[in-house]
Formats: sequence, C-alpha cells, structure tokens
Amino acid sequence: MTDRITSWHPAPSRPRYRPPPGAVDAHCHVFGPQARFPFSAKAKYLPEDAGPDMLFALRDHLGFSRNVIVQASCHGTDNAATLDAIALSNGKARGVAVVDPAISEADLAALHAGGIRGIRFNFLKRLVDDAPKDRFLEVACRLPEGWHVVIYFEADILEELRPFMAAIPVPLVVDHMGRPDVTQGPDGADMTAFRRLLDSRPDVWFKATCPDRLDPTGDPWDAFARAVAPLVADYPDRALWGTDWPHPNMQDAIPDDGHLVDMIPRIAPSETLQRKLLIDNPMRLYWPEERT
Ligand code: 0GY
Repeated sequence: MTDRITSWHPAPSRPRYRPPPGAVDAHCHVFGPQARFPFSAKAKYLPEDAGPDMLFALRDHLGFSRNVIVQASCHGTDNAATLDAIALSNGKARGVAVVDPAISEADLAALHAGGIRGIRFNFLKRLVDDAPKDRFLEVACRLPEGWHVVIYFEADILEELRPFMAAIPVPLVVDHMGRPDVTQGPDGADMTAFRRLLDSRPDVWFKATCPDRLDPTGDPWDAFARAVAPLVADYPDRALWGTDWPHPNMQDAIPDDGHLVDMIPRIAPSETLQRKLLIDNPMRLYWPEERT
C-alpha cells in the first residue's frame, strides 16, 4: 500500500442532462491535500490529492450547485480536510464526519459549526479495521439536533445489521443502497431485502449512487438503471444522488462523471422526481433552514 492511486477521470465529459439550478451532489469526498491534511496511519488506500478546488471545478462543470462531502476512510477520524473544503465553499457544501465514538459534546458542536450534519458508520472490512456497533449506538444517541447517521455496508450483512439499524434514534441514510447486486434486477433478492429495510421505518433514506461500483456490465450501466429506477419511483422522498467523486479505489474502472450525471434521468425520469432527488431531499437533510 505504498503507491498513490488516482481514481478519477482526467477530463470528464459534459453531461447531456443538465441538473436543475440548486442541484446537490450529495455524496462526494476530498483527499488531502496531504501536505496539510495527512492520511490516516490506518488508511487502506493512499490516493493522490483531490482537494476542494478540483471538487468545486467539477461541481460547476457538471452543472451542480452544492456538495455534501462525506469523510473518506483514508482520512480516518480526522475531519480537517472535509471541514477545510466546507469552509472554502461559501456555504455551498456541508458534510458527514467520521468520529471516534468517544467524541465530546464540545467537539460535536464544533463539527456542527463547521457544517457537519451527520456521522458515517462504515462496515466495509476492506476499508476499516473495526466497526463497534455498541459504541456507534452510544454516539448516535447524543448527536446534535437535526443530524443523521450515514451507514455503509454490503448486501450480505444487511440482515445481520437490522437490529443495529432499528436501534439508531435518528434518520438513517444508506450509502449506495447497501451495495445490492443490481444484475439480479429490481425484484431480485438484494433489492427485495433493501425494500424491507425501507419499509421498516419511514426515516431510512438511500443514495441511488455508484453505477460504476454496482454494475459489472459497465458504462452505460443498464443493469443499474433497470434495478434502481423502480426504487426511486417507489420511495421518491427518501432518495439522494451523488457522484462519489473522486471514486475511492476505482482505479481499474474509472467512471466518466458526465456519464454518471446522465444516469439521473434514467432513474428519475420526470422533472418532479429529479427535483426531489437533487434538491428537495438533500436540502431537507443538509440545509433545512434554506428550504423554500
Ligand atoms: C465510497 C465508497 C468507498 C470508499 C469510501 O470512505 C471511503 O474510503 O467511501 C469504497 O471503496 O467502496 O462511498 O466512496
């Protein structure tokens, strides 16, 4: 784990689909710059710098207005790079932190002041050394007002995590729909299990993200479109969308971000759905005070 990896497209195309003004990219990350924000000693991958300037240039290129920056595992529980990017965004970014569950109330309040509105629990063994459910629950019970939990897991542990998720006392946002096998189709076992989770409580949300990670058929990711469009149609008020830029670990199948944006009208065909996915829903979670 010594080579620095680049996982983002050097020149993403301009999408044919133009997002509505005010659209939010609700899942992206920053890496470094490492000279100021070194990576964690426990990082499972070491990326090249992909800082706020690059993120905001991509935002403008793709036609988005805002970003939700999710703390990436390579930065561990030091949220300084994420907070720096939020601070440089002129109010156009907010974030999701990864914290030591023993974090103090004062440090949680400082994260809130810095634009953080949730914490992320990552259960991917290839990304983190441990995921202590009891300690996660303890901190989930003392989050600042209005925060939520973002959870990242793969479909094979969904059932095992159900009691844990049921105990979380704040809204729950599932990264990449819990990584279903989209080639099973919209009624396959993974999507059916995920729907059961959504049906178990009204405040479970999901990110309709990452065709590049989930669809082995490759760009234009037809299996993803087919499996995910019905989910967005059936749960339109709980869906979020994001690029996942700079696509941690995707160096073998780097997606063109313009093509990712062109997935939006395929999973949300009407203007009403697009407005929910890109504006109304993320604004409810991240900028509730600005909702019109
Ligand atoms: C993602 C997915 C991944 C990585 C991370 O924090 C991270 O390092 O989230 C992954 O490798 O699946 O959401 O970016």
